[in-house]
Amino acid sequence: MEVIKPTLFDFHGVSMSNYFVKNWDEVQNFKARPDDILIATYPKTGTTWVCYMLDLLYFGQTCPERQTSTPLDDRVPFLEIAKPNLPTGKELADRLPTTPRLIKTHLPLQFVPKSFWEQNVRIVNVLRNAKDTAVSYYHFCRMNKGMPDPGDWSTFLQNFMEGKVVYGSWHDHVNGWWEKKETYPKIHPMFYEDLIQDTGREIDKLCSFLGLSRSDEEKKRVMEAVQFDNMKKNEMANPKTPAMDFKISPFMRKGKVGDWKNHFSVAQSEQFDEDYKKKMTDVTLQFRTEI
Ligand code: PPS
Repeated sequence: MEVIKPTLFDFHGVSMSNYFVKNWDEVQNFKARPDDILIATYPKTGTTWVCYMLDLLYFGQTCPERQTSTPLDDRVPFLEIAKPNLPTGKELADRLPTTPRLIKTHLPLQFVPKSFWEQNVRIVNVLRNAKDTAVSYYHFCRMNKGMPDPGDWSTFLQNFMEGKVVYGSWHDHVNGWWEKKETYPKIHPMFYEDLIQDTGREIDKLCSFLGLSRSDEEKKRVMEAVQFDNMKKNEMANPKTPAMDFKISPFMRKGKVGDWKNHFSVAQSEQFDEDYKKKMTDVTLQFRTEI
C-alpha cells in the first residue's frame, strides 16, 4: 500500500506526525522490564549505529545467526512506530525473545512510558551536534515518504530551529534528556562526535555502563562491524523500507562530523548560533561541530 506523505501537528506541545503517535495509548501502557535497555535519541543522531553496537555486544557471539536472519529494525524495535500493514514497534518489542530486550525510541523525555522509569531501566542517550543533525534530518525527510515534506534547505533549517519537525525541537529534546541524568543516573550519554573520534573508547565506556565484560578480540570485532563502510554494505544492519528512496539520498549518507559546512551559508550559521545560545544555556552540555 502506498504510504501517504504525512503532515505535522502539535501533539501535547511537540510537533509530531501520525505514524509516531497513532499507537499512543498502547505505547504509554508498554510494560518495560528491569533488564530492558532503551536507546533514546533525537532522530538522526547515530541511533542505528548504537543499536547495532549494542546488538553485537549482547548477541554477536551467543546468537550469530540473528545477524543474517533478522533485520536490525526487528532486533531493536522502534517503540512508537505504527505504519500501515506492518507490526507496530510495540508489538515487535513485546515479541522480542531476547534478554535484555533492546528497544529504541525518539520520544522526548516527557513522552517516555512510565514503566521505563518504574522499572529503573538503563538508557543509552545518543547525542549529536545540532547542525549535523539538521543536515542529516533534511536529507532523511527528502528521501523518506514516511516523513513530512522538508521543502528546500533554508525552509527546513528554519523549521528545525523553530522545532517544527517530527519530534519537535532538538534543543528541548536534548536539554530534557540531559537534565534527567541529574535525577536518574541510569542514563548513559554517548556523543556522535566522540564515537567518530574513538569508537573503541566509547565501546569500552558503554560496556562499563552496562556491566558487560567482553574480550579485546570481541570488542575489536564489534568495532570493525560498526564502521561506517561496513555498516553501509550490511543490508541487515540499516533500515530499508519501501518508503525510502535511496536514489534521492542513502540512509547511510556520509557519517561525518562537519558536513553542515557544506549546507549552511555564513548567514544561516550565524543565525543558527544566535538562536542556539539562547536555547542551550547549560554549560555542562557541550557539542563539537568539528573534530
Ligand atoms: S534515525 O533514522 O533517526 O534512526 O537515524 P540515526 O540512525 O539516528 O542517524 C543516521 C545518521 O547516522 C549516521 N550513521 C553513522 N555514522 C558513522 N558511522 C556509522 N557506523 C553510522 N551509522 C549511521 C548516518 O550516516 C546518518 O548520518 P548522515 O550525516 O546523514 O550520514
